[in-house]
Amino acid sequence: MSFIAKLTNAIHHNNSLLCIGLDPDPDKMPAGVSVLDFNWAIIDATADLACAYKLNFAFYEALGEEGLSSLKRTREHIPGNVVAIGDAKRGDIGNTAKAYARAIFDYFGFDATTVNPYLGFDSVEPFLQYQDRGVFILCRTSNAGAIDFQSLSVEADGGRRPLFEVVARKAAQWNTNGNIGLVVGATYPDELKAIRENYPDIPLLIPGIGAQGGDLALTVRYGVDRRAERTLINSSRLILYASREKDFAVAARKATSELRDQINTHRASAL
Ligand code: NUP
Repeated sequence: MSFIAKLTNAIHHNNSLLCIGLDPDPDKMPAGVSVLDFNWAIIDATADLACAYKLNFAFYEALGEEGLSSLKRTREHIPGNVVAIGDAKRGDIGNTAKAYARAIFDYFGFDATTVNPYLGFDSVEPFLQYQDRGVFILCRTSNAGAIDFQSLSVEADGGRRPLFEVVARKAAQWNTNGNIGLVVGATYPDELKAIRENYPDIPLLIPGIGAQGGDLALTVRYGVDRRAERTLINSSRLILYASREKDFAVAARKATSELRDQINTHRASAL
């Protein structure tokens, strides 16, 4: 099954554009709960409400061997009808990128990953060769520093445009297998709008609502495609740490349900 088909099925199955970011931070988790138990409880409490889970590798790598084992076992616990994204933001020369792709897709078994395009096509190609997996290219990131490089006006394809737009154009050209998506932050709604207008069919992974302050209504209105789909709106901290007590999973379910419903209300008016 193609990545787009898997994503579309997941969106339909749970009537959701919500991607839950599993970024476990022991300093914020309830005392005495392991990362694995925490993640499994969150997944069990929310798997009928999300279209995807996104596991940011940093939070697992920071915990050493146990973290890597939790990464693998958490991925294995994600039900097959929901998309599993390994947010690893890799980017290296082709030979090394091949090893990164093997790790993320073959060993960990993720349906999709995030890739940093700074090294160019040969650094992205090994990921694209996994034709049934999604490759989300960092285009316009949600952080303040995104302007340092991504806004620079550069000469490309016979005109001057911001670098993030060049990245989007290249991504569209590279998309011969139909498995590319773009990462665009919710904190830059004008840029999000421009990207969606220019690339009506490309899947967008949109982090930055909640803790980072992105506006949900604008994110949905500008982010979705013409069917109000092909969009993954990520939320991590808002859901994981809705309660820092023993009732964390119940609180996470409530936060997830509210957010999913808010997104769906905005989706309905975007159609
Ligand atoms: O541009 C990006 N912004 C961003 O926040 C690209 C990302 N992959 N992320 C990730 O999304 C970030 O590293 C974290 O895993 C998640 C946002 O988490 P939160 O702000 O909802 O807690």
